[in-house]
Amino acid sequence: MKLMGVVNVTPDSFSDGGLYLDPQAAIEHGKELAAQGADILDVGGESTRPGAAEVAVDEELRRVEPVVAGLAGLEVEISVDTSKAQVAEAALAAGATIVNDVTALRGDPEMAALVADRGVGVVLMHMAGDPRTMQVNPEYDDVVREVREFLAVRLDAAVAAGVDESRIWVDPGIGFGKTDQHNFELLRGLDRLADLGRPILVGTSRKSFIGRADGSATDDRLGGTIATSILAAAAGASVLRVHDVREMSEALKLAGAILDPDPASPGPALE
Ligand code: HH2
Repeated sequence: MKLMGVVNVTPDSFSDGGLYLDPQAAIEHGKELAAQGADILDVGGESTRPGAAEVAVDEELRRVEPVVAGLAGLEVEISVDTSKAQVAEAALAAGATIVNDVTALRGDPEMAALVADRGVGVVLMHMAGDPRTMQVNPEYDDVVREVREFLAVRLDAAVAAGVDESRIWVDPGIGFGKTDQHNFELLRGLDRLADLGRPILVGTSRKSFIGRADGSATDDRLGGTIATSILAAAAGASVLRVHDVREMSEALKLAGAILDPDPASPGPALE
């Protein structure tokens, strides 16, 4: 089980926008998340929340590169949350080893070749449409089947472009072009993604579907974040992308102790 801690260097991310726009503040936050138990720090310079404006490449570079450089050398991996190859290239040069691309290598024609050439990890995420339009009436016959098919196609495309299959993670893209019911169905049906044969990353942290279900405000969705993340882990997720690393790490220890009665063995669902 791996925890990916979110380091948003943006003015407009939905839950922590503006808090870590200063590179030094973002670096300090990343170090704190690492100390709290993050295995990976996910550094992003462009919000992908519904309706978010696109960020110019120069601005995204200016946000992301110094933060990746400032976090490189810690005992955690660094992923860069971008769909721009130029930003990914600079972040990889500064010490990142994973590209977290919410477009699953469809956003920039140079991205697949870059990931293949550098031999780095990549997260392929499902998104219906793009962040400006994705929440306009999303429709599926069977959301789990359709997300699975999309991920299978993107997995094949990545491998065909020369990406090492063993370095690919898949992600159903909770909240990206889905109604609340679609998000619940995906979390319930995660086991149907298992036969893709790749680790599954899930990001529910503080997302608005939690607020609609329990009435909580954006920066107060820890209960729903923990519930959804633990259920995702039990259903087969092996990487959880969260803002609240300390609390998630504590919750996972308890869930692991229950699901794995033999503490000496790593356990089936949570390792
Ligand atoms: N969710 C967000 C951003 N990046 N990447 C992956 N692989 N999976 C996710 O579910 C995911 C993601 C949205 O969360 P956040 O970064 O907190 O907000 P914003 O996009 O507004 O910066």
